[in-house]
Amino acid sequence: MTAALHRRAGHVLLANWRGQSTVPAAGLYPHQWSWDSAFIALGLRHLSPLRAQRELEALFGAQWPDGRVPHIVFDRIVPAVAYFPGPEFWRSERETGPRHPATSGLIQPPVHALAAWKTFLADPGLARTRGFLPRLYPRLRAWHAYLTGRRAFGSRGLVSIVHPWESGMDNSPAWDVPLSRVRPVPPDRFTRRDLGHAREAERPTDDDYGRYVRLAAAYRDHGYADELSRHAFAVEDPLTNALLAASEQAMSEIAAEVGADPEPHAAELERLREALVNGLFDGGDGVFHAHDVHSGLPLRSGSIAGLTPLVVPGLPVADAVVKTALGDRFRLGETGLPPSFDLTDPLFEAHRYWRGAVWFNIGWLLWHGLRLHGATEVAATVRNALLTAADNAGFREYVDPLTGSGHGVRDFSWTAAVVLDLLT
Ligand code: 2M8
Repeated sequence: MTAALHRRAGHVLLANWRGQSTVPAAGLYPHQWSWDSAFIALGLRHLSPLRAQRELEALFGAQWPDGRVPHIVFDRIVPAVAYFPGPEFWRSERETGPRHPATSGLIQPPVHALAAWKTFLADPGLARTRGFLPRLYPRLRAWHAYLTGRRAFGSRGLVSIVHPWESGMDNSPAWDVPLSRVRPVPPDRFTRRDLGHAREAERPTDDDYGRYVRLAAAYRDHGYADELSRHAFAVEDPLTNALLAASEQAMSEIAAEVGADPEPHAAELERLREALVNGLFDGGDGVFHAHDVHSGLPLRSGSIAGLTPLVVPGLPVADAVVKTALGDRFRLGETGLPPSFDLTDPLFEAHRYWRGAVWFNIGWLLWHGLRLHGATEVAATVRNALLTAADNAGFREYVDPLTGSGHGVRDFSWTAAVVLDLLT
């Protein structure tokens, strides 16, 4: 299976390459997405280190002057009707000028420095010849500075997200409470394009979309200003903060490679790790919970995001988190397939997007984090389960955690990328 699976995964990534970067999937997602590109680079580096470098360079080429890395970079040759909300909704040119690539104004989880460092390691000679890291390092620094400078709304030293799309886990039940305060835009005021490519029962609802549109339009209409009072939704998310911490570890390595001082990055990792544990860890539940900045309350939920701080080196509560992963709620030791939401919770839905289905990028993060903390046996179970599920289901976007049946679109790029990395 290994050689054939490797070949097929490679074909998926080659077919989804658009000359400068890779689309998450033809049809449903016809542009470049921020955290998709980071995961794609992790896999693509085994096929073409050059393309993996270019993938990240294309994304950072669309970075805003304020340092934010936009969650979507639009391909101008793709017709406007192909994706909603497209460039005409976001109007990024008002902020970045007309010569800049058209983008969204939101962000996604900061896994990029980790991907950049691993991409470098795939072919250091090529990377040095091209000046890959010397060019990327200042951009990565500006990106992290945007997050810790402009998005540190609370006094707890953590980064906030201001829209469910920023979490990457769009319709996770973790966001139900803060979203209930947002009045949905009526569905006849926008046209969803996703339903032309995927089953309605497996996507967010019209009410979810109505709320997404309301929040995004408000951010846009205030010139994408990062003032807490302007945001109806402001949440300190464990995944975003954990990936930032893990990325600071990668930044230490990158800094040493480019002749900069690694020390500030090591200090930042330490600071974020402490803020995460003090601010978001719930010892009773054995998981991290998001924190609602407006209400000042934890958003207690069974989101798999609560296990992802395992990617943080030196996490002092790693044993407790591994125990939770192996328990009834996630059953990682048995199935090896991480559900995106607690299997025992009434809100769990096996096929509806981020409300329960298994996603391969999260599987990769947990595999990586488990190995980092010495849980090598569980990590191996996760690895084997992800490979089998991707193989059986045709590189689907997500799978059922209980049966492994495939859902969402086929030939999904980060599924193929994760397979390539796990096989190598
Ligand atoms: C999904 O999100 C987009 C909006 O950003 C969508 O539903 O149209 C999420 O799964 C997100 O995590 C992912 O990056 C994106 C592209 O794969 O699709």
